[in-house]
Amino acid sequence: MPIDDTAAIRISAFDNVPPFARGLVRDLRVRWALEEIGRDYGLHYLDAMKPKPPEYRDWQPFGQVPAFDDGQVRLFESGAILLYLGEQDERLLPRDPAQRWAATSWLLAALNSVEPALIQIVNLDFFLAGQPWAADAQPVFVDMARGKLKSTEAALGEREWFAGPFSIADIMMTCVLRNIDHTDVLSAYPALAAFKARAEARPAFQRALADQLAGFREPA
Ligand SMILES: N[C@@H](CCC(=O)N[C@@H](CS)C(=O)NCC(=O)O)C(=O)O
Repeated sequence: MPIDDTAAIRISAFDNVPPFARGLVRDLRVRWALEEIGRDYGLHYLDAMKPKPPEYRDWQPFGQVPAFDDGQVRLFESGAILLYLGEQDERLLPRDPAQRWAATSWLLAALNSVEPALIQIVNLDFFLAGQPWAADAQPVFVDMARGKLKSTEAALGEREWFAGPFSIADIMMTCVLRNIDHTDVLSAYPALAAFKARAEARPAFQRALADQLAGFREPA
């Protein structure tokens, strides 16, 4: 059980989010990476529904989660945190330069190319659903997402993982794809859906997810 309040590593997380966000909050990416390498961590909980304490912005300038502190460095941005952990353990980031940079490319592609396209659907379906233009915008956003998913699936081809062995690229891509779990959009990309299912079947993912869900104060 890597949650240990005496651990050197501390990450920030929410203990209260709306039901649709449970299992999707981005501290999951960090918890999963830590589970993969069996490293303990403690939690700094915040309430997503309330203003963040001003001093928290010294740690995470946008008042968001996750932020990370291991006593050596304090950092924020889930991608930066995964790269930092990958630097320390080849089970997260291969040492072979070609694989290492492929994994880095795919981690950034998940964050910068795929996630922005998928997040538009999340924003529309959950935050902007009441807007009079929402129904017209939905197919446009879904089309944009489909373009990115098609390219991502083509690039994955028949490989098991994005960059050789399992890596932080696969953690990031899986978490990004989970953003549209409330839709059936991914089902049109069976190889990508199978990749996601393979990643989610990993015991480390299952433990990280269960721990995030257990950390919410109110049951969904
Ligand atoms: N680019 C950041 C995004 C972090 C982010 O969006 N966190 C969300 C939770 S998943 C958050 O804290 N939302 C509350 C807010 O923006 O105030 C990362 O990947 O770490």
